[in-house]
Amino acid sequence: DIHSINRHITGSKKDASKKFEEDVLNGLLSSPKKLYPKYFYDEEGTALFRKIMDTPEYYLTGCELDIFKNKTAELAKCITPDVAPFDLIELGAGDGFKSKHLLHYLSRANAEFTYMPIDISNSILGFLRNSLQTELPRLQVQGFEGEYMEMLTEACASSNRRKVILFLGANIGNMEVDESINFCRQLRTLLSPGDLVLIGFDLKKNPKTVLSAYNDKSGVTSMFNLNLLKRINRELLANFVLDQYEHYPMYDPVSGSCRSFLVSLRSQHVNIGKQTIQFEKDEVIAMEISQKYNLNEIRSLAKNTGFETVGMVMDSQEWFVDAIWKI
Ligand code: AVI
Repeated sequence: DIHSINRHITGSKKDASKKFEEDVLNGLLSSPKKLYPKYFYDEEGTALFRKIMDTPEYYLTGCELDIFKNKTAELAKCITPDVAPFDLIELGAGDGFKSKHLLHYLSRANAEFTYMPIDISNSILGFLRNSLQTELPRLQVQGFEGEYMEMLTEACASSNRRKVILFLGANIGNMEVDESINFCRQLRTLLSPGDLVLIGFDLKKNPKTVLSAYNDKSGVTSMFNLNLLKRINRELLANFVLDQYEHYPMYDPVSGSCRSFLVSLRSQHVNIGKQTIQFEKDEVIAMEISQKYNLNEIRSLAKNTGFETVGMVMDSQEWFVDAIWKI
C-alpha cells in the first residue's frame, strides 16, 4: 500500500500560538479593528464552515460541485494536456468533496500523479486522508498541514514533476484584491513553464443572492464569526461576551466585495491576557472579505501576475467559474 500522508508541521505549537496572539492584538489595536479569517478554522470553526456549506443560501459549494461533477472531462483535459506524470497540489483542500470527482476521473484514466493536499486545519486533513484511503486506496497522497505559501513552497520543493495547483472554493476571495495580486505573483515564482493553476472564483451576480449566502436564516454564519471570539477567549484567556457582538454582512455590487463585521452592541472593554481593548458602542471588527469577480477581472488578474488564461469552466447557472491558467 503506497498510500501515505506526511504531516509537515511548521515550527512548534508554541510559535503558532504566539503568532495567533500577536495577530489578534495587532488587529484589535489597529483602526479599524480587524481579525484574520485564517483563524476561523479551529476544530469548531471548521465544523461550522461545513455547516455553512450545507445551508440553502450558500450556493458556492453546490456551483463548484456542479462543475467538478458534470464537467470533469473538460477539467481533466485542461490539466492533463499530455500523459507525463505530474503532481496535483491542492491549496485549502478541506474534505476534498469536490476534487474527489477529479481524482476519481484521473485515476480511472490511469493518469500518473501524486495528490498533495494542503490545509491549515489538521482535523480536516485527517478526515480527508481516511476517506481517500477507502475510496481510492491506490492513490498516492502526501498531505501538508499549514499556511498556503509556506506549505506550497514545501510541496513544490518536494516535487520534481509537472505541477498542477488547485485552489478551489473561492478561497482566493478571502484575500483583498491587492493581496490576491501578491499571492498570484508569489505563486508564479514557484512554477515553471508547463505547470498549470486551476482557481475557483465566485462570480458577481444578483446582490441579494450574494448577501444572503453570508446571512443565512439559520444563523450559522453568525456563529462562524462569533466562534473566532470564542477561540480568542479560550486560547488567549480573553473575556469577550459573545452576545454583545452582532454579525453584520454587507455586499457592494460595484466593487464585488462582500464583507462581514462584528458590531459591538455597547461600549465595553475586553481583556486579552494583560492587554485591554476598548470598544465604542457600534464599533466594528472587520472579520472577512469574500471578493466576487467577473470574467474580465479574472483575465486581468492572470495577465497582471504573469499567467495566461487557457480555460474558463462554469457551472450551469454561470454563478461560479474555475479558471485554468498557464505560465
Ligand atoms: C472559505 N471561503 C471561501 C468562504 C467564503 O465564502 O468566503 C468562507 C465563508 N465565510 C462565511 N461563509 C463562508
